[in-house]
Amino acid sequence: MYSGNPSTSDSANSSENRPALRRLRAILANEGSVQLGVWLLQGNSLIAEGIASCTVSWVALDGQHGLFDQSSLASCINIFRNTHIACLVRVSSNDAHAIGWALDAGADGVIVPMVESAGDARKALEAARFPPLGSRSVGPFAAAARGARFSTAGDPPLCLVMIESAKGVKAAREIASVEGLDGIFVGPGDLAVSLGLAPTLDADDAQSKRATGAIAAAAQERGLILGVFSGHGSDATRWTREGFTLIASTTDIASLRSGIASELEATVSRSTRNNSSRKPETDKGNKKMIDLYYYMTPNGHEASIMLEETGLPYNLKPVDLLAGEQFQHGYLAINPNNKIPAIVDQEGPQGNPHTVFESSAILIYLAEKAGKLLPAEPAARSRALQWLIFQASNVGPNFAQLVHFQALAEKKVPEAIQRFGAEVTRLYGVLERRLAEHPFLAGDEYSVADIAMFPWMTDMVRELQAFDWAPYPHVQRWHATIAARDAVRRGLAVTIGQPGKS
Ligand code: 3PY
Ligand code: MG
Repeated sequence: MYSGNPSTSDSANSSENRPALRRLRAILANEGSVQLGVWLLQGNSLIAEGIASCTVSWVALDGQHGLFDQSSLASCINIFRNTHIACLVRVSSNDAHAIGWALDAGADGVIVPMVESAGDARKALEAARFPPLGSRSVGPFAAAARGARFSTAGDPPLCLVMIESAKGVKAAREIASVEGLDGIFVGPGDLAVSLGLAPTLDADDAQSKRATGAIAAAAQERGLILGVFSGHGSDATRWTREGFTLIASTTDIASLRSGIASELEATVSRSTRNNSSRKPETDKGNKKMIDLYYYMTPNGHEASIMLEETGLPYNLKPVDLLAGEQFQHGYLAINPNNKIPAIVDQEGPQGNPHTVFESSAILIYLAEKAGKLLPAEPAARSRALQWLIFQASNVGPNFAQLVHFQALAEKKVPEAIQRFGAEVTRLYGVLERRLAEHPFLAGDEYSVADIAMFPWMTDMVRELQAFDWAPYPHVQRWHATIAARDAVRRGLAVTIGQPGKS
C-alpha cells in the first residue's frame, strides 16, 4: 500500500485528489470572496453526514474544545473526503503529534490554537510539512485503509495559526511573516478574555477592534487567509467588513437548536392558522406559500399585517433577534442587510421562488401579487408610493432612533434624545396636517402607506419613546380606524413565542 512514488497518488499530504481544498484555497487566494463554514463540536459521524450534504465550502472539526476522540475524528474526516467540503481540524494544541495525526487521517488542513509568536507559528508549520520543509513523519494509515497510494508531493494541506491573545496580537506581524504559512485565524473568545473582557464572541469595544484590526492588517499585508470563529449569535457581517474571508458562522449544536426551534414554531403556526377563521387556500403542503422571516418589531408587523390584509397564505419563519438569529449562516442569503422582515414567495414570478427584503419592497410586492392596497390609477398610485417612501426614509429611521436613545441605550445622551425627539415631533406634525384633510395617507383609500406607518405609532412604541400624541387628534383618529381592522389585529398578534397570540 505504501509507495514513495510521488506521481501515483492519493496523498494524505497533498490536495491533488481533493478538489474541495484546491477550490477553497483558490477562492480565498484569488477571488477573496467570503467562505462560510460550520464548526463541529459534537464528534458524531451522523451529524457529520448531515452537514456533508449542506452547501458550505468548509468545516472545522474541533479537537480542542469539541467532543472528538481519535476514532470519531478519523471517521468524520473520512465522511468529508468524498464531498465538495474542505475539512479542517482545529487541533488540541500546538503539538507536532496532534497536527501530524490529523493530517495522516486525511484532514485538508489544521487550525492551530494559541499561537503567540513567530516561533510558535514556525513550530506549527514544521509539524504540518514533510522534510525538507518541515518534520512531519510519514503515517499513511488512512490512505492505506482506502487502498490508496501515499505521497509527500503535491499541494500541502492548509496550516492556519490562531491568534487569540494580547501577546499574539503584539506579535501578529512577525507571525504573519513566517514563510509558507497559509493563514491566520482569530479566536474572539480567548482574545476577549486575554484583553480583560467577558468571554464574548462579538466584543465591539475600541480595544477589541484595534486588536482584530491589527491581526487583519498583518495577514492582509502578507496576502494570507484571514479567518475567524464567528459562531452563533455574533455578527458575521462585521467580520466581512473587516476583511475576514474564512468565517465559521455557526456550530453544529447551535444550528441544531435553532433548526428545531424554527420547525416547532412553523408547525405550531400552521396548526394555529388551520384553526382560524381564515382558511388559506393552498394549505396542502407549504411549498407554494410565502415564507415570512419575522420578529415582533414595527418592521415585522408591517409585513404580517400586509399578509393578513391580502389573505395570501404564509408560513411563519421566526428569526429571534434577541438570540442573534438574523446573523446566522444562511439568513444573509435571504436578506443581505441581516434584518427582518424578509419574504420568500415559493411561487414568485414565472412560478420561481422569489426573495424580497426591506419592508416597503415587501409591501409593494405583496400588493401587486394580491392586486390590492396599491391603486392602479397613476396619480393615486404615486400618492400611495410617496407616503410609503416618506415612512421608510423618515418615520422608520427617526422613530427607531428615539426608541433606542429614550429606552434602550445604556447611557443617556440628552443631545440624541433632543434631536430625535424634535424630528419625531416634526414628523407627527406632517402626518397631522395630511390626516386633517384626508381619511388615509394616500387620500380616500386605505393603502400600503397606512400599513407601513401604523405599527410605528402603537402604544408600545409611543411608551418607549415617551411621546405624548395628545396634540395630534387626526393621527389618533386615523390610528384607531386602522387598529379596528380584523386583519390588523391578526397581524399584530403574530408572535414567535406563541404564534397567533398577543
Ligand atoms: C475562541 O473564540 O477563542 C475560539 O477559539 C473559538 O472556538
Ligand atoms: Mg480559543
